[in-house]
Amino acid sequence: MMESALTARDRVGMQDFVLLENHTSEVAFIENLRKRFKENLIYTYIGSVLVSMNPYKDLEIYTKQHMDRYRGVNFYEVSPHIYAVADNAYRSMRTERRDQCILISGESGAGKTEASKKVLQYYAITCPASEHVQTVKDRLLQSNPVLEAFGNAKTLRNDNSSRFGKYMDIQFDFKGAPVGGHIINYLLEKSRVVHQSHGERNFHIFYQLIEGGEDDLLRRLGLEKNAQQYQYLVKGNCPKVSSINDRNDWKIVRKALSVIGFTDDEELLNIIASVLHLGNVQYGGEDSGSAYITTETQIKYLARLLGVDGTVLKEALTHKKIIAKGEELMSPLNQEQAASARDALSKAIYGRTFTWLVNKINGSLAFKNASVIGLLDIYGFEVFQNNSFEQFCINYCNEKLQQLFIELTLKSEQEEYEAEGITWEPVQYFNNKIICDLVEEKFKGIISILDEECLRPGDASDITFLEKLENTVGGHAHFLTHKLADGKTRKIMGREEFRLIHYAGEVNYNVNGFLDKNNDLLFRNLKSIYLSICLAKLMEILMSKEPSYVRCIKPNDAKQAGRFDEVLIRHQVKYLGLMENLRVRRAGFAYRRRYETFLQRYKSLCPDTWPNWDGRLVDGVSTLVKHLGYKPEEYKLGRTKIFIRFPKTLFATEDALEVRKHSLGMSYSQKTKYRK
Ligand code: AOV
Ligand code: MG
Repeated sequence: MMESALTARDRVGMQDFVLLENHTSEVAFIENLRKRFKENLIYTYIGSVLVSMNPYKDLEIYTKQHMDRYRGVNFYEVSPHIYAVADNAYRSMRTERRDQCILISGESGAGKTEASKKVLQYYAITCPASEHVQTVKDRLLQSNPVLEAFGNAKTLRNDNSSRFGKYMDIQFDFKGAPVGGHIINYLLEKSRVVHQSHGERNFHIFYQLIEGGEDDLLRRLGLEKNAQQYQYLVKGNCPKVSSINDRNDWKIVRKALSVIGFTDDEELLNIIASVLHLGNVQYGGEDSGSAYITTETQIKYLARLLGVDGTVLKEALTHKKIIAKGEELMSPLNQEQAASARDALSKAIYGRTFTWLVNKINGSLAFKNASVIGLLDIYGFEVFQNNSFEQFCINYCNEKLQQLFIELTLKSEQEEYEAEGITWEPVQYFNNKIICDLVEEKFKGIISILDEECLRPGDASDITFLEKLENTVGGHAHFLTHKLADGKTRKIMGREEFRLIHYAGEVNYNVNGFLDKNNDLLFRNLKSIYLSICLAKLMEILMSKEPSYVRCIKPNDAKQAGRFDEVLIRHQVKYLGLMENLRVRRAGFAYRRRYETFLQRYKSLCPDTWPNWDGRLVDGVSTLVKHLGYKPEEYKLGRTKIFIRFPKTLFATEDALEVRKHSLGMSYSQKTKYRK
């Protein structure tokens, strides 16, 4: 039986939130998401922003046929899809000759990395190719399994969690063929190399090597085929994960390495094995307290794999260099210090190897003078039980990305109204600039205060830093400590914590270690990387491009298909600023279409425009809507587009079209396609 337009709308919800009757209602928003999720319709628009729900199951929507359906087609003519975003960016790059970027955000496990892979696959399969281009396409695609093996790990929230941020440029030549690429990596979580929380794992590559490595290879590396033997792999008590096949992945990664051009990956594997051996280096303590190494076998393997002298290595693992009275001396470490020196070395080796790997991939993809589409997949806002300097940096970066999102969506909205000659009414919205300023403002922002405290001679400590924060930014609406204004104590907060009220939620940061980490060369490096993301580089890269947005939502914490956890989803809708985004988009007009698209779709509803309209497009649209009885306050005609204020006007037109098509004997399927 034929389903009426109304019931179809009722069942599958709106493909664009902008068309929701009650657009200010969060309940209606969530209900629309729920309806669509139930029907496996994981994608929905807010204007041109794509909202994506993680289905946690394989859907048959990523085939070559699906790709073909989205090629060169207008955004609104087919159901919402990540391919539509990819195709739209591609066409804008080609027709407007402007670099593009696709910004993918959402919390851990929401589907950012999967979305970025779908975009890459779309270009690899649909863009024109020659022999050279095919090689580049293969390399672009194969860079993923390699980077994921070395940079992803099983966490409590995601079995394949990216533990680094990634910005990737895909470069296209004048014919629109992908001819190169460039990857920038941000802040690899190196601490995972030496420690994992319960239920989490180290980076995938270690397990892949142990599980999948051929006997000869493991023998050469001095490794046993048992992850339990390695201290760095047992901390989380989680050697196997049901969704991961390490042995199979090992084959995939080896093949990918060869496609990328690692004709010989011996060196790389030596280093991975060395890290495992380093983790098994154990110490004993002399009566004097100095540490000595009790595990000679590890030293033997390490010396061979790293190509260093065993004695020198042993000294490096038990001593530190100090300068006393202008002379360099080796001072012995105690057991605890030696163990942390060992771990620091492991982290540094792994971190450098990762950077080297990215450089090597970049070398194999290098190309100049191209148009680019950038893909940003950075790890999301993080809140743990205990949050430190690292979370402070990550969350600040997310705060900046959110600011960019707000500024750019508003800006483009404004620009569109201006370009179309339509009066723009400013909208009230929450601008998180106030929080960014709190962190970064010169002289009185948190970073400045921290730097100042690090440079101050004398009794500076984490606690004096906190006191200084209280004195300087204590009254700020987004900053709290345990001290209340009336001298009483706020019980829910520790004495060593400060709380930031981020756009995405409240986070308590423990100041313990802030000064050291800020001073530490490794961390200084970390901070400068973060500052380079947030103050100049990444923001500059993004600002210079035309952005598209994909906002990913995680439906539940159990990684299960079909489960819609309303509380969790509502929280994400809130902190991703989706209601705000919708409000801005709806502030003026719910719906806008180019004249030719509008006329093409609805021309059969008016005898003057059917079957064809010969005059100016704007006149055709004007004749059509007058015939349909649109009132002057319901719409406006811009330079190239019609703007319709209320969804109900459009729905009435859609329903009229339904009746008309039915009377003309057209099949219903053509219309449902449009509706989903
Ligand atoms: P993330 O990148 O957003 O988290 P992923 O993209 O790794 O999240 O997605 C997590 C898991 O969800 C994947 O491994 C898939 O099993 C599943 N998934 C995501 N998107 C889809 C999809 N479109 N279709 C089917 N399954 C999907 V993190 O890197 O942790 O922030 O740090
Ligand atoms: Mg990811």
